Amino acid sequence: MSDTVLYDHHDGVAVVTLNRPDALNALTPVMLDALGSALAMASEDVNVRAVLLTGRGRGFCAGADLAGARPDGDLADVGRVLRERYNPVVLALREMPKPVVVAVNGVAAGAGMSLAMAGDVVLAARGASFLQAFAKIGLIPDAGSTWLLPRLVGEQRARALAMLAERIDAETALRLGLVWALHDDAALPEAALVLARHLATQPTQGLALIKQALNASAGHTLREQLDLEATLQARAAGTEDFREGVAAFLGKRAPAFKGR
Ligand code: T3D
Repeated sequence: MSDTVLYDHHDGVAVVTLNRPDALNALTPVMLDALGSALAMASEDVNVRAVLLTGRGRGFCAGADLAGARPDGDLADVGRVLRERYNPVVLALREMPKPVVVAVNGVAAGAGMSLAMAGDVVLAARGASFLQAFAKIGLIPDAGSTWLLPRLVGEQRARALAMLAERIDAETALRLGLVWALHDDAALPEAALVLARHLATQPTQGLALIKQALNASAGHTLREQLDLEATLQARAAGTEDFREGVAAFLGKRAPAFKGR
């Protein structure tokens, strides 16, 4: 794997770190491939029960690397790059069968903001900021932003954020619902690890089924969603962790979930 993405695994948590700090972790094709490989590794490893995505340096991710962009480039290329490189990464985060914590350590711009929004539980440093940078350079929000943004913040706010392309601070992101919690900049890495480690001790299959249900809900009627809930709940109820959860409750003790 390229050193533009670092991968570390301990205590059931795969820590995936974007690592081009001098360019605020702007995404190159090599880096997107490395990110895809890291997420695939985390997904397949049964010993990984939570994923933590963050960035090195003062930025989380400044979106596509514009230094490598060709203003005269073939437009079809952009579509291909999105389909082949960005979209699989966004889907890998959303469909990861384990919880994904995102620690937004600095600015999240363009597709970098899309990556942040694709997480399950998003933490941010108080000094972080968010920017739908696309319109500033004549592009439309991509890498899932037109899907994720209105669902997280509502239609009116999504339109304003996308069209005005104003950089918002972490407090505003929290108020709008882009972020679950804020931490002081220096405290964020440890807080994110603690949260990811906690999630790694939880009923992993149940959490994966929660993701599956929530991912499906946007395209479902209530009737369809009720049916899906019944199907997925039957699966959750068949896990060892469900039996352990009930036994622990009745035994008035803490559960010891194994992710099975
Ligand atoms: O084909 C495809 O790939 C299509 C996909 C498109 C998806 C997209 O993400 S499009 C949107 C691309 N991203 C942007 O437009 C954001 C561009 N960056 C900025 O607007 C600003 O840098 C930030 C608001 C993110 C941060 O501002 P600030 O003042 O904190 O930092 P800075 O001084 O602008 O940047 C620091 C360095 O990072 C600087 O390099 P230098 O001068 O120190 O050598 C800057 O050039 C570099 N950098 C920041 N963003 C990018 C970048 N280098 C390459 N690509 C970037 N996106």
